[in-house]
Amino acid sequence: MSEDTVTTTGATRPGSSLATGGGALTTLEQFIIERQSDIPGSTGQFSRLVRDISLAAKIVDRDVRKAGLVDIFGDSGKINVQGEIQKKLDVLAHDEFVRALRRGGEVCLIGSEEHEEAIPLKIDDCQGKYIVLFDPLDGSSNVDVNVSIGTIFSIYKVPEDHNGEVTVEHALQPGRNQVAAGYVVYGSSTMLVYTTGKGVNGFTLDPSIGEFLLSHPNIRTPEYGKMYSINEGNYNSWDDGLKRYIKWMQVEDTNSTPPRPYTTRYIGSFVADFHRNLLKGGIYIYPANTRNPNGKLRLMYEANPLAFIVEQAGGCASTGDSRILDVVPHALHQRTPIYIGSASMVKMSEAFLRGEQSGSGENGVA
Ligand code: FDP
Repeated sequence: MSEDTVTTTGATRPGSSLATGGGALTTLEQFIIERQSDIPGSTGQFSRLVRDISLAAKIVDRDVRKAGLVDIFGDSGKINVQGEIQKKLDVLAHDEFVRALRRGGEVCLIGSEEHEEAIPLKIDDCQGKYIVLFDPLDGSSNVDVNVSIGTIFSIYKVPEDHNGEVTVEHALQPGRNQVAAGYVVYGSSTMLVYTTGKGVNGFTLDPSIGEFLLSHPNIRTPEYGKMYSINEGNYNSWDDGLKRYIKWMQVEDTNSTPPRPYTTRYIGSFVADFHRNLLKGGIYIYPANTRNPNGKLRLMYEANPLAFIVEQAGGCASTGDSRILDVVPHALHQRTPIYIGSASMVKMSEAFLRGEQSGSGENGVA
């Protein structure tokens, strides 16, 4: 077996990455089947569901790669429920995911960031036992300029005590109830990263064979990071604790762990910023501000799934004062402030927000 071989059980040698020749390759499908028992009471529906999601991701990937050649750049002429202009690719990605989930039959109800109402799927009187919430194309304001974008998904079980029709109320579960969550980043390569609550694994799409292959087994995020991702143009509308935290990260201190100043990296595409910080260490912040008093990102489509992933990778996700996964939702499209990434950075940001750190002492620590 070569140094970088990924085995069919998902086990890899240290430092391994995608096996490119000679060694065994693990496809996403094989991996899911082998890990099916991770989901209590699993009957194979979950495996089929992830397969459907990955198929939709491949179709969206194909469309994203063609954008610019065919007429799918630009606005669709519609406004979504968030009051934002929908891009043609937003609409297309939404349609592809709904189609794949409808065809699969494992899902009773869908919630999409691009659709105001929850979408019930009445297949065989709803034998499906899952609810899927997703953001079909996150960061879509970057579509026209070739910047990485993504899809985020979150999977819940239909509560066992439900009677009859599955409604939006059944979808309004706290993020800690998720049975799985993941994202696809359409970047320099296309990756699908997901968790079922037993660690985080990443798969890279090999376009030559049309398969997602295990490339990043058991992802762990660094406890300390150096990168912070925030739209600093909103500085004047932030709370004082946040302003002090950002300034603290800019103070030079070669003795701190890691040494400061830190580095700003902000793509403005949540999935892409999150993915980089997950692998390299860092924090992504979209706080409440005067324009967005509840923050900008959506709890159910963006914050919860990535919070589940980051916690499974050893990081943290907070609203600024409490754990994202414990927020009890009241609406499908509700927003939340978010501080997500390396555990030490999220904890430090919370200390600044609580006023326990002011950044005013020696080297900015106090
Ligand atoms: P977009 O509006 O392009 O869809 O949640 C949406 C999101 O992008 C995130 O992906 C991104 O991080 C954030 O909004 C960017 O918001 P700002 O332009 O306000 O920085």
